Amino acid sequence: DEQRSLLLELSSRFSPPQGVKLSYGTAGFRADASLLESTVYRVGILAALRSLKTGAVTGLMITASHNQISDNGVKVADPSGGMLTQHWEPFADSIANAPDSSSLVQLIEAFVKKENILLDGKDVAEVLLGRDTRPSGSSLLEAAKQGVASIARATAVDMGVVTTPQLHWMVRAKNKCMEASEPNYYAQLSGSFRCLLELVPQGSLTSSTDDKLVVDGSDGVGGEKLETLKSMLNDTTIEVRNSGNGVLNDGVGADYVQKEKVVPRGFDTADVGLRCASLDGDADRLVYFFLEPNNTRIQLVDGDKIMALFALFIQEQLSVLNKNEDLTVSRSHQARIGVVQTAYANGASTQYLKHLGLEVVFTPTGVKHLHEKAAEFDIGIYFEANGHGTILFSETYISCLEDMNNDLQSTSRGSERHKAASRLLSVGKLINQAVGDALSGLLLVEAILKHFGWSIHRWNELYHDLPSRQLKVKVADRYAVVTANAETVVVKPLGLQEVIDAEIAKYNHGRCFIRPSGTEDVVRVYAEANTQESADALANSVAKLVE
Ligand code: 16G
Ligand code: ZN
Repeated sequence: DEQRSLLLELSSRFSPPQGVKLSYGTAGFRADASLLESTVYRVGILAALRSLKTGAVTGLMITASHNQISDNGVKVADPSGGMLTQHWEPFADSIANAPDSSSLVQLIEAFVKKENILLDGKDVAEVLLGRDTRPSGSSLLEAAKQGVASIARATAVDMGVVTTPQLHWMVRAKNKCMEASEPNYYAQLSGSFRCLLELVPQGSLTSSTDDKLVVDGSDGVGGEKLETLKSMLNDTTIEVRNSGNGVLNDGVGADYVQKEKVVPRGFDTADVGLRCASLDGDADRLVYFFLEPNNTRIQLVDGDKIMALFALFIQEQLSVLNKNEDLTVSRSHQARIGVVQTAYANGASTQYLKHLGLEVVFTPTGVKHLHEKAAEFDIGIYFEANGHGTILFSETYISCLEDMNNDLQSTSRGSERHKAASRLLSVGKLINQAVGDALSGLLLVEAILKHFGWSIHRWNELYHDLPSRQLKVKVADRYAVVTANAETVVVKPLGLQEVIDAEIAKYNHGRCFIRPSGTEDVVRVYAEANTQESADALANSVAKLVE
């Protein structure tokens, strides 16, 4: 039939590389850009099929995030704006690895049948395409367009060079029948940020040096976009560096700063004491840091501490909102708030969150797992230590807040409770509900610091990180390591966990786990203890057990 010949014809233009096995992994396909044309083409097909299946818009993003500039990658945004549903990942793997056009078409036909997708029905499909600033992006974009065009009723809409979270935001907005262009994104962020600033308590303003923020844009798309956002905010206190003139991710960016804990390119002793932040290559991660005198290492304020700041602020607003409230009414208004971490969260941050009385839950590494868990709460906050995270508000709770806000508007306009409700509503608009977003996260951190009247140093004192060490170990087969309980326990090889436990027992505050990486061919080791020497020693001895 027509659909089959269309697929056969277009797919024959994109042959897969020989001898390379591709895997959708934690966050899409990633490889050297020269290997990816056929993969991106095929993911274009997948994104179109996903749109047909759901009757909603999907997204396709071309990026390799914090990886080196010669790499690239591709991932799909589901209609919710979140990650591709996990049960389609095996299909992604199988089509990416199909050796030729006819086997590809066979796989597609079998899948379409299994999923009950009507290729010759009346439904139409739409896929929003985005890419980061990598030079390989434009040719890969063409491959994605061809992939979408291989499904007869599908159209691709090129959103241009965007951050990963912008594309996810657009997909979500579009499916909620909201305006979904880039200017709409900026308008929503800047509007809600301004609302939060107007609600900053009198007398909270910090000293003028604390007012300046210097941002490392990783020489990627985020730096460029932050310049635009900044001009819309009329903000003169944000200075953007590494906004695209240097080499992407080369000695710069959130991943580098968080892993190496050294001063990124473009920063020097003149910046000592200033509040600094770093975005990653596609602007879905954010960390803060500051320089100290005579030290090439930085003080890192990581995703865990951003989470602590957000949790504290939200909790404060909730307690004001629930104060003096008629108990019979308040039952329905009491938000169930939860925080979601992975095993990489510093033990001190978990202690701190529990101390605040919050419910802390753990999931395996990877945004898809954290996001799914956080969505179970009225307000779910998730963060990975590496700086990826956001705050999710349930639809029910948002409409409950809107009702409360309207009531308070007429009964006690301008009261503390009214302000608390307005602040929470603004947070829900500012913070990206689709996926972690460095730009919206940064504006929320800035607004909260102003609210509390805090410097980055005061914020950093919320708790003290336990010393930790991360190592990677090359092994013959990393998938021989199988974990459970959010990656905290090794279940295979048998007996390995017992030996690790025996090592851990030798250290004060010792904690250690291993897991196969989802993005590199290694097993990762994480260790924590009360001194740096102990953390190092624990990591090293466990790494030996893995080798
Ligand atoms: C990916 C994940 C990130 C995770 C990292 C772990 C997304 C969008 N990104 O970058 O969340 O922390 O992988 O890498 O899910 P690893 O498995 O190599 O340790
Ligand atoms: Zn990223």
